[in-house]
Amino acid sequence: MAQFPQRVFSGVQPTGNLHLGNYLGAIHKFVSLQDTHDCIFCVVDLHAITVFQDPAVLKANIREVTAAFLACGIDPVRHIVFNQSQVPEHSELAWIFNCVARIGWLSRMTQFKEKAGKDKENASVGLYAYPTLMAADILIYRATHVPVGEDQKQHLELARDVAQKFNKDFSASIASLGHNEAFFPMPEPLIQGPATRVMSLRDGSKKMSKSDPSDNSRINLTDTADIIAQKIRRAKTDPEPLPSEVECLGSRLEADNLVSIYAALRGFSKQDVLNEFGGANFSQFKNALVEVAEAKLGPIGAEMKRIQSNPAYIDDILRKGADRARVIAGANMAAIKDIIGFIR
Ligand code: AQP
Repeated sequence: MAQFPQRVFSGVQPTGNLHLGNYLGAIHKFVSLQDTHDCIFCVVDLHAITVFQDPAVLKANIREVTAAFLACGIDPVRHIVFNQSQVPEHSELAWIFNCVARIGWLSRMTQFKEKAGKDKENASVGLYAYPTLMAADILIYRATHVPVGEDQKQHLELARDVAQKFNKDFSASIASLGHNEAFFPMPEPLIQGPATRVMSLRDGSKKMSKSDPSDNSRINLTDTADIIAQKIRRAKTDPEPLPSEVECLGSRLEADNLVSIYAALRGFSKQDVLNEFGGANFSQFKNALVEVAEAKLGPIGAEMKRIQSNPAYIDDILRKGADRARVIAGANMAAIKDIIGFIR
């Protein structure tokens, strides 16, 4: 297999209510990857419009996600931060990938089934084709590593299938243009640590989600210390004390979730947490969790508000990031057009 320079790409949708799941599953990991990889972090606004967004709210949400990136410690000078719609090559490659991906592949995507619900006929075509745009987001930069939460695993597998089929379908053209055996890398998902799927605080069988109608189901990155404490104290639990071994968390979904959150916030394993809290009751454990969550998220929320008070500063970062992203995307798009046989 051809060798590709290591490059990280990941995106977050500007659909409001950024929460602890987005932080622990994605943004927190982006921050540590900055020291080891070239990174591209994208506010994926084209994905957001797969369901209707109010234009003024969308604009505010694009700035909110950018502010979250910066407040969490992403450096837009060393790395690239931009919003997807400013780089048209994402949509251009997505169309090409619509012609590479098979309907059968897309029909198996569980996220579409969940989001479209019973009324599939009324879902947008964009919601159905979402994974081919996601494949284009990653592959237009020939990115090799993609930090995401567990829920995106299936979409990543589809991106790999698309890359593989393109490389195979066009292998002769790719070779004749001197690109070794493959043009696209097989992007690797980075789904690691104790909190790859943070669950709702009200129901341990449901993912913590922006669109959950109950605000108490999630901790938003902009929640105040009081609200964070209130939500954790009200989080659903069971009557048993915490066990001492991870295996004993088994079917105790809510307990498992709170232990995972605590572990991820402290940089511990779940067993480390149980070594400390095994035998403790939930009120004791929740006090410790409140303390850690406030200490970690309080400064992020405050910094987000400070950054959001200067929209021109945010827009300037996005514009400069898009200019840099376009250079890479444009060169790759030209090569892709040559491979396919388009005249340019
Ligand atoms: N609960 C979660 N636990 C861990 N990671 C999560 N992510 C999302 N929810 C969790 C990860 O956050 C990144 C950005 O997600 P997104 O904004 O692109 O889209 P999403 O997955 O649709 O977010 P939500 O909160 O789940 O929104 P709705 O309510 O619309 O379904 C991704 O890496 C994702 O894995």
